Amino acid sequence: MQLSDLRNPVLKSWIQEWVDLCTPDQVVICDGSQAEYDHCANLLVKGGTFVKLDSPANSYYCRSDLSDVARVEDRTFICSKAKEDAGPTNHWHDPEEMRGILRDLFRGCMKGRTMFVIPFSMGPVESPIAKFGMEITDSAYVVVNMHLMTRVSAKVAAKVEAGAEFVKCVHSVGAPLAENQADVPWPCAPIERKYITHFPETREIISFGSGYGGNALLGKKCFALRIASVQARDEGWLAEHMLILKLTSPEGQVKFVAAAFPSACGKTNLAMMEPSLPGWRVETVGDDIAWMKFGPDGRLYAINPEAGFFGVAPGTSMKSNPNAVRTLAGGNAVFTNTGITLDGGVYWEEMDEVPESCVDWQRRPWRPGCGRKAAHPNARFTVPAAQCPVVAAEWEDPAGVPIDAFLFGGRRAGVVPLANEALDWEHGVFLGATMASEMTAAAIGGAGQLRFDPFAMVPFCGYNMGDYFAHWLRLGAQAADPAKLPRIFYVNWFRKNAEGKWLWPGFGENCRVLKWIFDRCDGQGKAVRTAIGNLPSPDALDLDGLKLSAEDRETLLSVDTKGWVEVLPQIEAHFAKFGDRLPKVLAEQLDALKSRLQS
Ligand code: OXD
Ligand code: MN
Repeated sequence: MQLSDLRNPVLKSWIQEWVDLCTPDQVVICDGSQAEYDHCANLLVKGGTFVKLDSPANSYYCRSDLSDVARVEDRTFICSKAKEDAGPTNHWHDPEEMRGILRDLFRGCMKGRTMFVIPFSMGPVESPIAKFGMEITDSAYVVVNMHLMTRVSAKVAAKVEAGAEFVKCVHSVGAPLAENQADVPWPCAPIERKYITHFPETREIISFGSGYGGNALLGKKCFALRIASVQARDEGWLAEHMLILKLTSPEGQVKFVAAAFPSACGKTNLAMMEPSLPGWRVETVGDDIAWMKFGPDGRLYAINPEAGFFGVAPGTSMKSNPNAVRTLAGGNAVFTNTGITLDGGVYWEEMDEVPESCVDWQRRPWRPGCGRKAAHPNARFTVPAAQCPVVAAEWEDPAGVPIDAFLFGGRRAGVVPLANEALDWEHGVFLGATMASEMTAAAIGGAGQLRFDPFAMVPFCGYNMGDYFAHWLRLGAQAADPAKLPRIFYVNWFRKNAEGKWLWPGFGENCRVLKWIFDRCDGQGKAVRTAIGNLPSPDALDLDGLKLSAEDRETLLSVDTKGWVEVLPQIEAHFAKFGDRLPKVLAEQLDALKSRLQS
């Protein structure tokens, strides 16, 4: 399809405006076909961006520019009309001023390049929870990765042509080519010219200067979280930074769990976990994002808006995530910033087989013990979710899956117990709003200080987080049948003892906690009511076959009253940031916690 074939005047004039501003050499409207994928991958191979791997099959290796390896939160802006609507956790910029800055940056920025227009759906195209987007980009790497991470399809273009709503996404690597100028393998702009901008009121995303995942694959963090969180607020649903898993008991009973953890807390590992308890099964619906709407039966239904996994490669192994390893063995993957072996495979830290040598992500020779890492710590794989051997049968169900429980958590070496059930919805929202991890000694603030990341949404909430808390409270208060709301839990896999050793083995053993949660959702599973919530009673967790001393079990499952009292001022200071946008209910929850701890 060509630009001239388009009939919808809104779509056509939007694209034409960007063509006029960016002056690409040509415009291609994408159709999501395998031929298009292969064509773009071949272009990238010819241009030196991709190397075709020998293993796994149909896979490509890629190195980014050294400066373009991660999301750039300092260059990420929420451009709402009013600064207060972006809130204290976002970088705000005046929308009109930002449009001026972007107009100057985008003028002529696609010279010498092809403009691709990608019609994509977040979620199965026919799902009532799904939404459409159109991404304009000058990067074939983005086209290939969007094929893997979203549903790119001519069907979406046809729906948008017919008037369906869509989010306008525009992306450029910000590196125009002069006549006869040779391209580089990874074109991008320097950090001070990178802009990842969101216009929540008009549902637009404009991204300049970076080719890296979260900055450039605009369906993921920019649309499915920052813009979708605003749409969800306005339309009465939830767009969350959550994995979705299906949990099946040995008796064949099923529960669906959605879980929010900050980046790098093992979400992908939990979503694909191999349970250690006999007869239990975990299957994957999603590993990063959940969109949830109430169904006519009053239950909350979730879809995974993505079609692939964009996972952190280092640390992925048969021990940490065997099903991710198997997913990748199926091929059709893109590896960015890992090492590459001499026989055309990939390598990253903690991989099961260590090669004698490889070439690292910075093109330097690498050997085990050389003192450097072969892969960048944020090296990524992109791979279709359908290839996951434990993908749940329902993962593409347009109706979504009914959520029974929410899990929140962070990395807490002290104070926070292994598992805790919220006393009710409002207390659950309080738990989400106070999610935190300890900072390491290396971070400003120092060891022991908490870094709060409410609902793991701080980098991804497209509006004032105080209003976001209010939205969660409102959904609970307005639920047609409160008994059908998911139960809310807080877990902490990362508790350590005085010697700094992990108390809980994690990985497949986490299913012991999932089993207790499963039982609680059924109105069973014993718990003791404490000042901080309902904790598993001493005999409620199935610890059969696990080597855990009585002392460690006690530490994992008891309330550290002194520790909690000590963190109260930090929670107070965290809440104070939201000023009068903090819902009164949360201030009351904090007061109630204080008085429960004192009594
Ligand atoms: C991610 C993140 O890339 O949360 O998923 O940072
Ligand atoms: Mn994430």
